[in-house]
Amino acid sequence: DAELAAAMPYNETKPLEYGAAALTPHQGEVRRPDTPLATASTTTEDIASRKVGDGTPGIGADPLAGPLDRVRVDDSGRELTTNQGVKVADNQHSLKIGLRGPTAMEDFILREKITHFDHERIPERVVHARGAGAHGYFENYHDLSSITRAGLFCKPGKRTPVFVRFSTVAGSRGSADTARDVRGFATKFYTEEGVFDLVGNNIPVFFIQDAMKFPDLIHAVKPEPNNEIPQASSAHDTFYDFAGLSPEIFHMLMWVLSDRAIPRSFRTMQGFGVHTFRLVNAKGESHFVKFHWTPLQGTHSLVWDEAVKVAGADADFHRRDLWEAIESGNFPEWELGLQVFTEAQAAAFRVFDVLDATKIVPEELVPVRPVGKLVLDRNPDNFFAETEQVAFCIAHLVPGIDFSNDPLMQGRIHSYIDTQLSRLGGANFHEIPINGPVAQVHNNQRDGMHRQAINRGRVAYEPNSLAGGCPFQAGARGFASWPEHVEGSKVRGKAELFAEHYGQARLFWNSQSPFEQQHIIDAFRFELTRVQTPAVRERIVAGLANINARLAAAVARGLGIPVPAPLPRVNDTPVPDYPPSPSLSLLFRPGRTGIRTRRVALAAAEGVDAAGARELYASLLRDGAQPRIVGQRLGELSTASGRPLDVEVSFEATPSVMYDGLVVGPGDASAAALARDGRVLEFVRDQYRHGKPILVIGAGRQLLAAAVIPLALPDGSPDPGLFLADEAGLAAALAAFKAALARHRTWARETDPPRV
Ligand code: HDE
Repeated sequence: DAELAAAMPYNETKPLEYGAAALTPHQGEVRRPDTPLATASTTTEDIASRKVGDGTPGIGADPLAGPLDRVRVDDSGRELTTNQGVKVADNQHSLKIGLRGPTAMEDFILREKITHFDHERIPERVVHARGAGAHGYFENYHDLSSITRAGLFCKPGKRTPVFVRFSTVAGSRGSADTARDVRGFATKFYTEEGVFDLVGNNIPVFFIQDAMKFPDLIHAVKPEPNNEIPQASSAHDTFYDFAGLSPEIFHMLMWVLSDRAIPRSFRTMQGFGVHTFRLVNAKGESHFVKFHWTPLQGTHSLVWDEAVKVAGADADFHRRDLWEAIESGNFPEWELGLQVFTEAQAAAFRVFDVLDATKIVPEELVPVRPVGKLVLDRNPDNFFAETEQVAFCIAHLVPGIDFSNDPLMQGRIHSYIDTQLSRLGGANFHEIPINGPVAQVHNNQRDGMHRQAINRGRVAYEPNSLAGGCPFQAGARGFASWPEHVEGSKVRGKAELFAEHYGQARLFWNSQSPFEQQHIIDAFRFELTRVQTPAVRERIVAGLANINARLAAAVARGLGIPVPAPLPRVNDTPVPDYPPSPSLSLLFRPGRTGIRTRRVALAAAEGVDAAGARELYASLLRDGAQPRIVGQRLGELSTASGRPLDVEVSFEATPSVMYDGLVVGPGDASAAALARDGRVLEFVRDQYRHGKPILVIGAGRQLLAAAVIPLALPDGSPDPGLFLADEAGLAAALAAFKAALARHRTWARETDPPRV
């Protein structure tokens, strides 16, 4: 053989094709853990290229920031060029034949610039088009290797870089942030074992049970196809027509018509993986799991009247809030919790099926165990490159995490990759920097639109001998689907427990506080009032009659109709009676961050006590709140004593809904001037109506009187969010105001109809 090899032509840069190694070909085998990877002396593909290095991580060495460095562009101190790197002398004028003559066809600089501009837009996401994203990391708390082999969960303290995108579902890319809608909460974990995407929502259940119905659901909720109305709203006939005819939707309807669907901030909402997933350990043992994100900022929502006004005042309310919190170093945090249960436990739940995405596993049955925390600490450099081009997919799993047979989940496995093919223009979207794993990619996939990788060598197939069998199959180190034993007839249909639709809708209703229940009634009243077809309205109320009689009666009253007979139930499955689950109320998670990032308006006019106002301002700032001096116009306010006070922003530019609380600055003349301004009165009334804490000092109470603010709650007791202080009691009142600000709102002010 040596003789034969010596007689063969030889090319030293291609040893596998020409040398002795070519005579001992590798078949398409699995590499055993104890065999080293082929060395540079035997494998063409492993000979380091001066252009790309030797293939070891370098580029991904700093997992938090490194991988994107290759493509970051910073123009500071640079000259303008074309896309070919040719310096551009004049970027203001096209090339003309005479200064008043026609433009020359030859102007390749103009044509390149306009052509690129013409193609700047890509299709928006068919759902979840509107969103905002941020970078951060996931820090794992415990060694969970007894339940999963996924490396990100196996070492205490291990940090995995992440990119998170929050979104609304129905609206277009330019729609308002505060529309009533489910919020997407999608997390891309760049693990050492490849990308893991947890593509969840802020509501733990979904509208439908089977992927087959998804296009219908979305066609029904999106703007109606004849006139493209309404934008980003479920309050129209087609959505409720679909809903009333798909009774599996009723549990989800309770959630989307609750305040969950109008969060105060992305930072104050929970997240859920929704489906039952599997975790698999190194021994091949499987557990079911549900993923939960819990915000350390607490769960807070807007009230409907506020959400509507915010949409006009600042359509970017949530996007801005996330951006500003991160820019100011107030990094939002969520704890990841797992509900882990066995297949035997799942079977014992009996009244619901864990494969049904319209059902939760109540926390009372399986507690949520915290396993790590997510910190978002870096805004994207470029919205399009990162937030718009990020491509999540439920099928991006790493070894140790697997699917269940949830028929909604199964359909998603196909949809996400498929939609990216048209949205991101071809099969290589995984090479867009934000989508690239920090783990290395080695396979025989080649070419396609916009290919970036320059794969070396002439081998792009497996098994091969010419590349020494590389890249090898990873065998036990690779992803292996959990070998669930499955047997059955090929059928279209649903499992029996999927046909019970009302037990958990009732559980949700029974677990809400009285004000949350009232908001659900108000939301149904609003949405169904927008619906034009009486029969469609009626069908929804008939569904509510299966959930709770008071709810159905209150909604029917709002619509001016009698309570219809309950919707017929699909079969005789009895509606289970769950004990209330307190964790389903937004009040259950008050937050651990006090008044950090709460926005406070400090209202001031001519004659303000500037020194007093500055002291209040500083005190709020010290505790992490974001105070603003709000006035009738920008500029200096004269003051009785000392330096004048600068107004930072006007009442016009930032209406009441932009603030979580109000302090009426000290100074009698200032308070009197504010009390004469209709805009300020409206501001105060909205603060009151939206349950926000109000602190007035001295003559500031004139303002409350002028705005006709009741000083007592409807039941006659003192309002715990209203603070009237004089100079002597100011310190105590300020402390109480801050405590109320941390609690967020005084719900007891609410009446139906509202007093203010
Ligand atoms: Fe999605 N969903 N979805 N979805 N989904 C998309 O993929 C789909 C579902 C969710 O910030 C699309 O890249 C089907 C449940 C989020 O980029 C699309 C079904 C949950 C995002 C798609 C569902 C989600 C999407 C559109 C039913 C919560 C935004 C653009 C079978 C667990 C991700 C895209 C981002 C996006 C399909 C149901 C969450 C069309 C077919 C349930 C957070 O592929």
